Amino acid sequence: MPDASPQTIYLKDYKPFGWIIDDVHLTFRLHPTATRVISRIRFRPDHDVHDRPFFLHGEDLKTISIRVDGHEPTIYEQSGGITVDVPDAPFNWEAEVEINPSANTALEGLYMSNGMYCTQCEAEGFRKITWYPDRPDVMAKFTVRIESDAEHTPVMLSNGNGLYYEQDSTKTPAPNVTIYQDPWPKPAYLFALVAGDLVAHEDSFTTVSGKEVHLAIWVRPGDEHKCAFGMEALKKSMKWDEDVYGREYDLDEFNIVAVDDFNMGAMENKGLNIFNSSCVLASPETSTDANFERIEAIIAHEYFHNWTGNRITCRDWFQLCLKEGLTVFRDQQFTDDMRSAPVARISNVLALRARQFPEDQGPLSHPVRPESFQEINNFYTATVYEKGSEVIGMLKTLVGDEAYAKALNLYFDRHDGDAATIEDWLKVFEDATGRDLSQFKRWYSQSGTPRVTVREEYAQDTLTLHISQRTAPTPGQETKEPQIIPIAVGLLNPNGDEVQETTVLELRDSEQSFSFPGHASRPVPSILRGFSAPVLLDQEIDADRRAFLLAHDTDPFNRWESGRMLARESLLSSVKEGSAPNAAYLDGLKLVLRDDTLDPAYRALMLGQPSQSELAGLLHDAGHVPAPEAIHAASEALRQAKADHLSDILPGLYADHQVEEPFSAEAGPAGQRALANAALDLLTRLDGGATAAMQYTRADNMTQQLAALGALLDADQGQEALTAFYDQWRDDRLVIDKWFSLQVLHAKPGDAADVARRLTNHMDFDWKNPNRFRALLGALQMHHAGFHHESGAAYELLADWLIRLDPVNPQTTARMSTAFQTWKRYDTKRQALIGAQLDRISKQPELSRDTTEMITRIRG
Ligand code: 0A1
Ligand code: ZN
Repeated sequence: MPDASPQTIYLKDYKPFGWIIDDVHLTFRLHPTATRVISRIRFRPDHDVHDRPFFLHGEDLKTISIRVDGHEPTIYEQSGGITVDVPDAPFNWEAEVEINPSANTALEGLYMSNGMYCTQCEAEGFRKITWYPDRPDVMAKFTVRIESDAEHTPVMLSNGNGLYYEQDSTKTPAPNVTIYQDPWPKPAYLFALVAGDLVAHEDSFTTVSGKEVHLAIWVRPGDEHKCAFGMEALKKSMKWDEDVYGREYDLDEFNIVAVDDFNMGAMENKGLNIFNSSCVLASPETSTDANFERIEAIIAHEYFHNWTGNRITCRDWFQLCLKEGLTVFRDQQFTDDMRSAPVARISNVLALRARQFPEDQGPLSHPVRPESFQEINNFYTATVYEKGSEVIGMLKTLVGDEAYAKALNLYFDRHDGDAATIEDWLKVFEDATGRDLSQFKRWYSQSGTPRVTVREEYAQDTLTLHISQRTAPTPGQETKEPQIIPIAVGLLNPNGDEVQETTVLELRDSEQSFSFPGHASRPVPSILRGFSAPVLLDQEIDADRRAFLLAHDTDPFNRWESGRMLARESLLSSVKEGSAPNAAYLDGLKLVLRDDTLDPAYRALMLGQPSQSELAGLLHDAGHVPAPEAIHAASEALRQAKADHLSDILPGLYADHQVEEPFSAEAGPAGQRALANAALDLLTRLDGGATAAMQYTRADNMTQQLAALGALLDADQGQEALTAFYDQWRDDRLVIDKWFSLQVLHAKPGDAADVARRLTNHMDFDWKNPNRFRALLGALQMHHAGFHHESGAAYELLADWLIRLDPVNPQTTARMSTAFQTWKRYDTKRQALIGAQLDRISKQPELSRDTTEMITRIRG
């Protein structure tokens, strides 16, 4: 980012606030358009660092009054806040402000969603509620009083414990007043308030030390039947964090609220998690297995933040990965334990390659711990979250499980109550293990995806692996130092037996050699088992070797990866040379699919193939200009070839994996449905949609219904079912999101933009709702050949809507603009078309800071 920009904030400029807060008392007098917020705060000088003006953040606040020790102080307005003349001694702050939740369409601060009040304060939303040092290193105990009219807001919630629980509920201070007290100091970004006409799905959990916690999931009346799964996930998470990390819950109540209008997935506010309704509400009829799995993971993620994020928070926003990378790592461990670990690992790597790799290899590349930003909301990225988690996985691999557990205990003991840094985090590992982690730290400071190249040599009974690493320059980082890369390797003999079990090589230098002596016949190495590091692996191996590993590798990840690589190579040569699909791949795939000892979910993943967008990236890396229509044609041809080649086993695979028992979202039956539906996708290419039509009619769950509808659309047989689907689900907003997405995802490349444009005129296209906006325009970005159709119609349509959304909701606009991040991969004509749209967006008067930053970085 350009140094010249006045709004750029740098990690190196960090300075503490200068005052300490003992406690915060907030009173909210709720009103849809004129809410009053009264704050009473006790400040005292922090003598270690007491040398700077008293600055409080504030945005869009109408100040009614400000008093310091009862007197009106001198106030200096600054950009983003005020500086106030205060005594050089402890003082009482009192302020009253007015805010307008109904006018808040950006969904940051206090806003309204379907008549309900709710808040989103991470990262910097609290400053839209009242004057405050809105920075994560200022932690305080909050007491919150909420006043409202009982008719519209019978339920009012905030962080901590509701004081009314301590009294007879008939004797709350007044029928329309609720008081919450949070005994744990927290930064303002964890503040939350919810008020509205809500109903609860309630339960309880007894912690390991015998404390009973009241649990509730609050939803709009009518959604009560969609809470049971989330509640079970919550209880499993609470138990898991006790069992695996020794972390107990620390309040008397834990509340989750579902809201329809939310920019992200969910938020870990202390004791009051707020969820995008799509990430908590679930029922078999309306949610797919993928939805259930995601909900379980997000509930766990937010709950785990109670320790990694809330009890130990971040000193500043540059340290975001401290809480996010660790919490993603913990939620992935939880999913491994709840479901199949190999399937979960493959799914995580697929997501990493689909979202993080393009980010790290394009103009938006940034380190896991960025060093500067203009708008922090733009840094809730796949790099901070998913690569941040991979970095912790590598650390655990390098130090071992026991040392990891020791380091984590030390982390919790040493830093409970702190706003910590990555330096603190690494220091506990150094202290617990005696290891020097200075080289490892480069994973936090260097951006880009390292490329690891392996060359094999076999002589005198010894296999030697010559391994090198190189990371291409990324924006702002021309040269890269070698990183420490854990490479898990196993060896198989020519019969397919493992002759060297998994061992971890530590690649530290640019080039290093590792020898495996004592092998009378040349062994076959299986490299980067379990995807032990987030790198690109270059290995000169032929299709026969890949097929051998696909048949024999004892590491489930690498076995899947061998099939994936065969599919990848087959597709790339089909795009480049027009060659026919690779026979070794098709034969190997058939063998795996026939193997009933393999988990159906795993076999379903085997049936997948690299996305068109991934292929475009690979072609670009190899010095070619990707042609989206050719990639689309090759992908379709491979699907058809799979259908033809597997035609004798597909009907059996489909029939044998129908689940007869009543619906359960557990991994077992979900895996069966996944395999049956993957078979259905191919069968449809053979039977023109006959099986899909039958499945659609009989389906009693959304997984089956949606897969059948998608298959029917592929076979051009879906129009009637599409109408029936809409009529059936018109009142369920989460299902109608799927209806919007599906039509775009299954459109022909030349029609995708038109289909999307037509749907923007549909009466249900409520574009101010982020879920609906993403359902339609996000699907258009995901349709590679449709989005990159040579007409440029999709580019223009997306730009039109980004321009429209920006003044309403900058955060979602900026996030959706990442669709253009790969633009430099394509031909000059497409680059010109996208470039024109980027220009058009950037020329909008008063473009938000969020979108300006993103478009500037994307343009490069
Ligand atoms: N901390 C949340 C994600 C989150 C971040 C920002 C938000 O608004 C700008 C909302 C949620 C998590 O990791 O789940
Ligand atoms: Zn998180």
